[in-house]
Amino acid sequence: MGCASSLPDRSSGQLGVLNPDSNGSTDSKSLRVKLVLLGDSGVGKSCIVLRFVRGQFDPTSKVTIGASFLSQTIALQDSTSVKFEIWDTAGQERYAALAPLYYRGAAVAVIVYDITSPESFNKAQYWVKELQKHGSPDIVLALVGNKADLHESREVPTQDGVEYAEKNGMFFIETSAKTADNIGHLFQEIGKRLPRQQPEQPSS
Ligand SMILES: Nc1nc2c(ncn2[C@@H]2O[C@H](COP(=O)(O)OP(=O)(O)O)[C@@H](O)[C@H]2O)c(=O)[nH]1
Ligand SMILES: [Mg+2]
Repeated sequence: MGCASSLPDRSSGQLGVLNPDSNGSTDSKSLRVKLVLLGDSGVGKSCIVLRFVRGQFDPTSKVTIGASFLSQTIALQDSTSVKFEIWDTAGQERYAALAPLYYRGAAVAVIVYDITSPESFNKAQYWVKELQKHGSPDIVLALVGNKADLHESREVPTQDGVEYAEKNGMFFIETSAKTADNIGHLFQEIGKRLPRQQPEQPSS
């Protein structure tokens, strides 16, 4: 077994974040994927990205990323590395006509709602339908119930998310960008579900 396949076993599926400067020569597979986040304004999309990419939560900052994107690379347990190029929607959830520009070519769509807001859960279902109709045919869809730390104000039962996701063949998870709960797990699970037929070959 090569060195690349013997990553340290981080307990409970923790995120393995690779040093972006150290991927010069490796025999492990590597994937690069475009990931978009969709969902109502205020559900925590930008906070999820910030938590994932920088390990931070800043309740005061306006962190929506505009035209550019952030990226983060993770290692999966089978030693595949996945570089996520993350497109956060800059509030164009209010301008649905612009959304196709964002999700075009996306390998992954993360559709987020707020567990304290049934309205946002309805909006999430709208996005799922939109992506099923107009997204790439092999797109990986993840449904995320965020703000799981606000369990005292919960209005969307976990079971509703589970059932909707099951019916639509999606991965489902509840997260908290605030406490970091399940954020790493979300991206690990997405990584596992990516199609593997076209790994990037290092030029040799
Ligand atoms: N309690 C709690 N608040 C959150 C969480 N994620 C985001 N927020 C708050 O929700 C608000 C909207 O977050 P933001 O990421 O800007 O939402 P976006 O419009 O979907 O990008 C901010 O005030 C955040 O502080 C979370 O997991 N828990
Ligand atoms: Mg935002």
